[in-house]
Amino acid sequence: MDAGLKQMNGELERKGSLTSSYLEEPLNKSGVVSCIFSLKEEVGALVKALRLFGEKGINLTHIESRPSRKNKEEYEFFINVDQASSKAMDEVVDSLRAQISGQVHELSRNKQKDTVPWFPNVIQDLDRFANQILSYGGQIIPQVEYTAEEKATWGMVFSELKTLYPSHACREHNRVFPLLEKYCGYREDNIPQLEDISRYLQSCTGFRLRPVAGLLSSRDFLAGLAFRVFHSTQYIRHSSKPMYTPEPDICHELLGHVPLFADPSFALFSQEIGLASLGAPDEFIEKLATVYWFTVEFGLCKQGNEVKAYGAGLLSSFGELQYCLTDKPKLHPFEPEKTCLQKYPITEFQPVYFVAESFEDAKEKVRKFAATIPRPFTVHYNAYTQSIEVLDNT
Ligand code: HBI
Ligand code: NLE
Ligand code: FE
Repeated sequence: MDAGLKQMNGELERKGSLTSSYLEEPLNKSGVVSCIFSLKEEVGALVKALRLFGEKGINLTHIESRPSRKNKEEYEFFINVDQASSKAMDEVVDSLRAQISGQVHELSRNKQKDTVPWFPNVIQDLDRFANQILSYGGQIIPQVEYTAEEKATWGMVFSELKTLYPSHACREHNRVFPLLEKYCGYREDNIPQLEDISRYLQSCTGFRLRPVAGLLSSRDFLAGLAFRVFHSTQYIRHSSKPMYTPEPDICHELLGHVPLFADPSFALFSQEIGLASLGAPDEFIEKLATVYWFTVEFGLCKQGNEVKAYGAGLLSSFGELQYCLTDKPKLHPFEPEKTCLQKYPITEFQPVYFVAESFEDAKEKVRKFAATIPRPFTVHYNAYTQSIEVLDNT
């Protein structure tokens, strides 16, 4: 294919995937998307068969042929059709059956129910979320000049949190934090740049940051984690709300999330939530997003005889970090099957937290939970090619 054409196809596909909200194929009213029929090899047989579609006004969007394995004299044709009415498609299938020598199989009647939502297969596919990403071509993350007021907000959040971390943060966070001060410019008087941190994280665990203009859908956001890509905001909270803000901002990403993405065990835990989300049905995405919320965002964890915070939403809010270890909130053990059903507020301190035994234990539990996702395939991440290997289970 010539490069220009390839690019154009890419464009079309991209638009398609956005407008059809990730369904693999545009669905027609009858629910029949594709069928296979076989024809005896003879002059004009295919024309005759295809004419039936034309006569009913059915548009073919794809056709492939292969020699039949069952019958040497036959060829099989696989076709996709576009927007046929149920009646027209039934009629075509009936006349095919009546007029052709071979067989007809409808492959996907009522396909809607079991259509697998689109998901990224290679790391470059994450560019399909590009409408949400600040003019970012995939190489160097643009530097941001912060104003004096913004720097002052960062300085206050940074210094307040730093006094709480030794007593409130989990040991993994406390181990990495000094390294970020040493290598990434984490200082009270400096807002570190995403590019520097992204490089550092890649050297620790292969995690990388991508700038994003605001919230992504849960599906897109979780899919990034499958590739060890974390979509990060670059703006900062309003100076009037230093101790708690409901939305992610640069303080939340850099002080809350980044330290733990440098920890190998936690990095794998996060990636596994991402892998579990790929191609999962919407209901399941919601459950996984809730599991994500009560672990990566607001998780507490046993360490020795104590409970510590490892959730980024806690580690970036000096208001909630203090509150979460008082006796005000309710604590439950982390069990994904129950945790995934818990309702939660997003604009105030959490009334309920879940306590993990350890990252390893949480990972094991999430793995078991992920195995209950109704998916007709399993996924495996190939780090060499940065792509998802899909193993068909059907
Ligand atoms: N999008 N940019 C961005 N940052 C987040 O932290 C984020 C998101 N979308 C969804 C999300 N977090 C989670 O709360 C879950 O829905 C996965
Ligand atoms: N409440 C957190 C903070 O103030 O840093 C942000 C949470 C983002 C989910
Ligand atoms: Fe977050």
